[in-house]
Amino acid sequence: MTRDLFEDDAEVRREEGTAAVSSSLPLGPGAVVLRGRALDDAAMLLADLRQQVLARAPWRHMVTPGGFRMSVAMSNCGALGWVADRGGYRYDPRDPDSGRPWPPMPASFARFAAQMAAGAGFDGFAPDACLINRYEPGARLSLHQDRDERDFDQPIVSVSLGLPAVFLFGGATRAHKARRVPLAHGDVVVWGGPARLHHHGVLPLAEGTHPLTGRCRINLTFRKAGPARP
Ligand code: MD6
Ligand code: FE
Repeated sequence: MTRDLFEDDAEVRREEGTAAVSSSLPLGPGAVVLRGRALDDAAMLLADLRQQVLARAPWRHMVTPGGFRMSVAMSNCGALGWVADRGGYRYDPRDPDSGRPWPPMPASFARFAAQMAAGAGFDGFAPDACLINRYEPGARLSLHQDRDERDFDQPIVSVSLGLPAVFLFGGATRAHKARRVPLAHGDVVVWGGPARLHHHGVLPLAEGTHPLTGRCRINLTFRKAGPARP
C-alpha cells in the first residue's frame, strides 16, 4: 500500500488498529507533538464540549480587524475567551454574541490540559481560557503568533479532534520557513518556553468525514491568558 507523504508511523499504526499509539515528535526546544494522547478522552471531551460549552456559546465566525470573516468557526470556555472584531484581538470575560460570561471550563478539559502540559514538562499548568476552533473542508488559519496572553512563561496545550490537518510550524520571525506537521485525531501539541512565540498556522482542511466529528476538525487550545494572580 502506498502512504501519503505526510503520514507518519503513528498514523499508520492508528489506521491498522493498534491500540496503544503514543509517541512524541519534538518540534524543537519547547514544542512537542504527543501522538494519540487524546484518543482515550476524545469522546468525553467532545460530549462535554457540546453539552457544556456549545449549548451556551455556539459556533460563530469572527471578523478580523481588517474586516475579513474568519473561515474557522470559534467558541470559548473558561474565565476568558479570545475574540476578534473590528477593534482588534483580545481576551474578554464575556461572549460578545450573548453579553454573558463564557461557559465555565468543563472539569474534564482543565484536568486533561494539565495532564498533557505536565507530560511535556510544564508542571502546574492551570488554564483560564480554552479557544475552540472548528475547521470545515477548505477552512484554514494563516501564520500567526499567539501573543494576546499576559504571561508567555505558560505553555499552550492544543488538542486535535476529528479530521486530520497539516499544521505549519515556523519560527520566531515570518522569514523562517514553516515546517509541515500532520496532526491527526487524538494528537496533542504542547508548546511553550523558547517556542512560545513561534509563528504557526493550519493549511486548508481536506475534504472528509470522521466518525466522532463528522465533516470537520475541532481544535481545543488551552491557555493561561490572564494575570498569574487575578
Ligand atoms: C489549530 N492552533 O491547530 C490552531 N496556537 O487549529 C493554534 O493556533 C495553536 O495549535 C498555539 C499553540 C498551539 C496551536
Ligand atoms: Fe495559535
